[in-house]
Amino acid sequence: MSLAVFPFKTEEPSLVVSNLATAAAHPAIDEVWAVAPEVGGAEAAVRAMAPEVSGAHAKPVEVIIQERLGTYRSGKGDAMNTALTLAAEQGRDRVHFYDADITNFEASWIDGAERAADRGFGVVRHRFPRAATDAMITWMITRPALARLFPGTFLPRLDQPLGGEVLLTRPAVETLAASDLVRSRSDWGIDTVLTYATSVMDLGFYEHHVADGKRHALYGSLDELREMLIECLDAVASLSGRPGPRPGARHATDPPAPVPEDLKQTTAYDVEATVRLLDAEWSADEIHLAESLPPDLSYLVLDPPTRPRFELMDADRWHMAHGLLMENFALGDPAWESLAFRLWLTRVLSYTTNQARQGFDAAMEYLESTIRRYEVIAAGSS
Ligand code: GDX
Ligand code: MN
Repeated sequence: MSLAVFPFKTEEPSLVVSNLATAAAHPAIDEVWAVAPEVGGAEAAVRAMAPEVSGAHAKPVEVIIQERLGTYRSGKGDAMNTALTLAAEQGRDRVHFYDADITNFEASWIDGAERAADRGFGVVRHRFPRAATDAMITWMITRPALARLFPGTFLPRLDQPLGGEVLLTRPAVETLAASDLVRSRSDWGIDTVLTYATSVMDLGFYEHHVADGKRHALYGSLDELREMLIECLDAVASLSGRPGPRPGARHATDPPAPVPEDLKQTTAYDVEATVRLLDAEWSADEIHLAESLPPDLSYLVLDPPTRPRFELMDADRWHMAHGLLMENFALGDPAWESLAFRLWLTRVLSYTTNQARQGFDAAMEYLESTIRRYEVIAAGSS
């Protein structure tokens, strides 16, 4: 039997509870945990409603407060690691994780993951189509980094290396609970290190496709993603020098399916508000850092008003900028954090105002082709 875990923080309690109930209603699930950062607020509301869900399905539905386990900012990573530790102690056979803010969560997600585990895959990740301007950390930071570090393996080809929706079987849970890399990563970097750590376990790795997409809270300006950006950048850079999955390691994925029309039309963030972020003040330290970039890049980010601000940040210039960030980025250093954010905004806006306007299919093909190219470059230089 399987356990389902939902980290939650500020979501509408009724949405969280409805997801807990969907999991509790599933015949493969025998217990459900909701993991909150602290007592009060959404936690109190969910805790008040949990007994009803538990009673309706005759299964334990627990609200757990996350422990301080990691060494980075205390966030989603502490929540996932708290659940992993408890699940390992209890010898759980299978553990599902789902974000609590999903609005189209249903039994078929659990079915798909369970089916792959029944076929002997030790790790299952859910994958799903996303709007062409969504997933900008995945497309511009994480997949390029995996292409650089692990070319020719399945890691750069994973659709959602940052997704929080995953099924782990017992050997995976036990290995993760004992991993310092994973346990220390208490912030948004958790998904990156979890994806990496599970990819090298050689337990069989399956991607289950959710054709309808993952519907969840979208963003205003990309400022809302700043913290996630710098933490995910730091996490993936920390994988440098580590071995990748064994060549020929077992990996399989569901076939592609048609993408819902409304998703193809969605703009995932507020472009105007995001352009204005480039007007943010520069600190002296940040100017100093930017001036040390190769001229091709400093020209783009240092900003007399007559200069192009983002149009020229194409895939090649981004490859250069991304490489510099991978080598030099320092989490906690305000100048590096600000410069990384600015460079990333420049890249995202360039793509959004060019390729993303050419329609969903062309945009996806363009993004995939950039990852393949980064992989070819990396394979050639190693
Ligand atoms: N307990 C706990 N503690 N839960 C948290 C915390 C925390 O400090 N921070 C976030 N969460 C929960 C949150 O309530 C939600 O259920 C889930 O974690 C994801 O957070 P959300 O704000 O919805 O993140 P977002 O922007 O949707 O990102 C998710 O998808 C990204 C992706 O697919 O690319 C999230 O799973 C990211 O880790 C992932 O990179
Ligand atoms: Mn979300």
